[in-house]
Amino acid sequence: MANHVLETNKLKVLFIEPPKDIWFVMGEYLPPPYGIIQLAAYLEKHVENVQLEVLDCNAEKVDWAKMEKRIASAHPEVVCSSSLATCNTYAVLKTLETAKRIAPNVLTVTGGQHFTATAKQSLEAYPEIDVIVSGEGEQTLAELVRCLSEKKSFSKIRGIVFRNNNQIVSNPPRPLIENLEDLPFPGYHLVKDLMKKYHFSVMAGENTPYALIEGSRGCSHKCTFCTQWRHWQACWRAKSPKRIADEMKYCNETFGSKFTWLTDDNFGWGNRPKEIAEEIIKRELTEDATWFVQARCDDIIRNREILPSLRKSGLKWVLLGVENSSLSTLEQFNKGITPQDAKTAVKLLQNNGIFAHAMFIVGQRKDTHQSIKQMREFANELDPDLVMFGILTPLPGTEIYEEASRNGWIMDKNWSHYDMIHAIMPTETLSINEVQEELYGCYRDFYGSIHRRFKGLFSSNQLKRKVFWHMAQSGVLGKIKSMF
Ligand code: B12
Ligand code: SF4
Repeated sequence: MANHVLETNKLKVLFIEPPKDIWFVMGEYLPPPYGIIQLAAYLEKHVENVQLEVLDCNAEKVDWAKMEKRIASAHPEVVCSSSLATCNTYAVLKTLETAKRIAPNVLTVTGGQHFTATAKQSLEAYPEIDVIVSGEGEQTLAELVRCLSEKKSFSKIRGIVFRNNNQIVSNPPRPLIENLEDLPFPGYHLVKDLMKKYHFSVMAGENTPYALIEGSRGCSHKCTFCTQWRHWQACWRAKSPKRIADEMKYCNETFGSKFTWLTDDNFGWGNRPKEIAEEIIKRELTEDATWFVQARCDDIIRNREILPSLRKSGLKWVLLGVENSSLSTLEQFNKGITPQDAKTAVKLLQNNGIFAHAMFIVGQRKDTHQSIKQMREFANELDPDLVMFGILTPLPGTEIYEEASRNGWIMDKNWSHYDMIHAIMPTETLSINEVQEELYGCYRDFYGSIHRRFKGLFSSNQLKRKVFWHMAQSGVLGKIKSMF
């Protein structure tokens, strides 16, 4: 009875990962809701008198109607939801709106790149949001929950933008956490019954448990199309290689995770890749455990000697930000690499048995039919194991967004289209429809080639063979076209 009384006195915080469309260009997958379980794990460690629940609608197959019931039965006092990317904005809004309808007194909270960059305008436009946590979430959310439970005003909480007596109040920002290792291990125990469900079919297989691990935050580069460096205050902080390997082992041993996505945006700095490889090898994870990371081409080149050891540690797939074939476009993007770097990096990965996946961006302001044709030819010549093309998207928080807004280039304000598959802006010479057509052209050109399909479907590289069969069976190109 005493426990029951204590339990009912606790402040109830419900974290909701809303139903989201998958990014079908990458085939079928179900990711763990890393951002919110990380926040929940921090509250669990640092806030007393709080009762936490995590609802992952995607993994639990909870649709909007069922979500209403789940909210009603949870009786939350706080509902937190996260968008991950701008294209999920409406899913978060619908979640918070549902929460307000079911429990009118609930405090609704969101955060992340998109809502941080649009905090004031989002609060003005969407009455279903009460508080936006700007930037890093853990400490701010913990303080918010403490203040709510102690019935204190929010006026002193650094890092929030909130509604107060019909005014929108922007509090000063909060300094970043100094040492990321003060953060708890990822809160996978909060979704432990779902851990077997998380998977990334194309990368590791439908039955291979998949976990995300965060090795660092931020980036020391400043690409004009990217939200990451500004979101993390142009500051790069990292956990030690030892801690990263410990987290990997924890996921492998405790939850059977066999495929890890290291979320780092700036993987290749200093001696880190070498040390990360060594630490992972030392942990002797199960033999079939593999991992993935995104990397810059110049970082792969700088770490060329380390690639065998990274491969040995289980790194089997790298997504390279190649972005474009034109040096002047790369300069416009402030990317700091050359097209030759991409060629060298792809070869180095392939020679070391690491799957080379390249990402290109179409629709830079100066792009023409001719320049995009050159980029397609470059992609063909580069011949990575897999290519993804994305449309240059003015994501709020980027320099490109500011430039495009100033100049009136943005033709589409529907956030669900900000997925890098829909054209949002024309170029100087191409209409928005032409930019869209060019994206299809890129996929058609690269994957339409009978030679490339044949090579992929019957490749001696088992992973490449699997990926091409997956792409063929899931009809990725057809899906892109059918969207419009
Ligand atoms: C893993 C990943 C994926 C996985 C999915 C992961 C998942 N859980 O669903 C996959 C591959 C499927 C994916 C897909 C896409 N992704 Co992605 N992804 C990532 C990546 C690498 C890690 C995300 C993560 O877990 N980070 C760690 C957590 C802890 O950080 P966080 O989410 O920012 O949260 C912190 C704060 O922002 C804040 N916060 C965030 N939300 C909230 C909510 C509340 C209530 C509070 C209080 C605080 C808070 O607190 C957290 C802790 O401090 C990030 C880059 C990165 N390094 O973060 C890109 C990133 C999020 N992806 C991005 C994009 C664009 C996409 C795609 C559109 C495709 C693409 N072109 O890359 C699709 C969208 C898919 C979809 N429909 O959801 C962009 C988003 C930019 C934007 N503003 O839109 C990012 C930032 C990459 C980049 N460099 O630009 N992605
Ligand atoms: S695109 Fe990559 S390298 Fe450039 S700022 Fe973003 S995370 Fe850093």
